[in-house]
Amino acid sequence: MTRFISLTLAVLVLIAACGDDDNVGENCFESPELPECVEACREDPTRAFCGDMGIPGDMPDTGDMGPCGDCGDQLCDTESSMCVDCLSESECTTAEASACGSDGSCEACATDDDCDHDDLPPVCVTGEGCFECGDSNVESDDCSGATPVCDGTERSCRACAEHAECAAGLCVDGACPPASDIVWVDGDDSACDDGGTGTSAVPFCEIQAGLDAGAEFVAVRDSTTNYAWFQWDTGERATIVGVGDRSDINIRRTEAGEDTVRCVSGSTLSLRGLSVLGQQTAPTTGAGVFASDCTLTLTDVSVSGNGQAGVSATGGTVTLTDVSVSGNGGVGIAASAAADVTIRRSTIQDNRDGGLELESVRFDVENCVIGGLGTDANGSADADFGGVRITSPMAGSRFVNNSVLNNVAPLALSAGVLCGAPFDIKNSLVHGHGATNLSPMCTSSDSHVSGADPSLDTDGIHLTASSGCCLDMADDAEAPADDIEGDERPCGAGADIGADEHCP
Ligand SMILES: [Ca+2]
Ligand SMILES: [Ca+2]
Ligand SMILES: [Ca+2]
Repeated sequence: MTRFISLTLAVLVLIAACGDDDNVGENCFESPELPECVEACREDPTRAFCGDMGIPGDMPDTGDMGPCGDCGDQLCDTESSMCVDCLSESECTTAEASACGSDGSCEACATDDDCDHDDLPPVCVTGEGCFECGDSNVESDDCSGATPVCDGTERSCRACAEHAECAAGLCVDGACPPASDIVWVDGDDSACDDGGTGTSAVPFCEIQAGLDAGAEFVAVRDSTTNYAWFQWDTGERATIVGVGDRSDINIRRTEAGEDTVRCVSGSTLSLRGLSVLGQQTAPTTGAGVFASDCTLTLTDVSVSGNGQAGVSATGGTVTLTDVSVSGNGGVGIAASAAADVTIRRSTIQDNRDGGLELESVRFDVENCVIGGLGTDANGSADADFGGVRITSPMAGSRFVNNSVLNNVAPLALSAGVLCGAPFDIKNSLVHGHGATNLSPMCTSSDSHVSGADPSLDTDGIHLTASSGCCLDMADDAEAPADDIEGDERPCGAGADIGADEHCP
């Protein structure tokens, strides 16, 4: 600003001087440093008052630029009589060079203030430039909402990937909930107190206490002791997030005949990154996760060893992603009563009464493995079905890119996929169920159900280079964009049949 005022004054004085040429000589004997005197000396250095003023002799002279002469595209610094690139930051408009340096050239910022003009990105990385966010790979003031983390390499805001990237210690769906929306639970913390407020320092001991506190997010730390069963029935929304390895965050109910997790009465419940254990002594009753008129979301959850169903849903909306449902005494996943069911990238194995039962629901099941080798098979000698039973499917139902393998039931017709109404199995591998993998009501398209050996890997699930039945044989238009591991699909010439996409 100082330079700007100086320049303005100099111009005004020059304008005044131009209309008063006759007096130039008089004034200049007394004050030869005046701009008009400097200008006059530049025109004619031999004038008496010029003396040894030190006017740069090599400056071209057009008579209209003050003490610097003609600066061309540059500006005149009247204090130094030098031509410069900038007099203030307003001439420095790029992120790489947003500050006006002491030598009059635009240079990289030193502080955030140097970035606060011309709509430049707000954060200065000293000596490098202005960026969208700070230079460390953590939650940044400049990053928020769906992209709370500053990527130090990309210099841009992105979603969080780990809890440690969020200041409040919790990352959910790429966002960092504020501390005010989180209560903490830690069952083996000696300071835990269910009569407290669930702070990170003094957490609740049980999940139910966290739910009852009314916060949207219940963050559950690992515990050497199991967490007790709980119920969510307020009609509100709650998200329970395991912070730690899901195998170290276990919810278990040991009384026979009771459910471990219950969501009812129009409530919305999400579980992430934890395990739901049952009595571990089948058969008895009690589901792992019981949902009635609930909007239930399970992500990265293991449900095992429950007496009855692993997941039982009556009505409501159920979304399961990256879920493992195994070793339950009843059906692995049972949904009925017009529930809206989405199951992706999940494994359903070793469930005694069958793997997946879809009765009068709309469903979208893709990239799932149902069954497997040996004890991974679903069903038993007294099961009603082995792998999948579909009854009265509602409009819009899909069963795409799944692998149904080696399940057992007393009748061969019901061991693989048992359809109670006409239904088309798409892009799927159904194998290892004796002579009939599909019951007569099931049809199939772009699938492998013939009984010919699919040449699977020794794990009994993944395709190999020899799996001619299935490699690139699916309908690309119907195939999901990933496979059971989240790998990109298609790989190679086209999408593969089944839950796994094999890359050559
Ligand atoms: Ca703990
Ligand atoms: Ca392929
Ligand atoms: Ca794969």
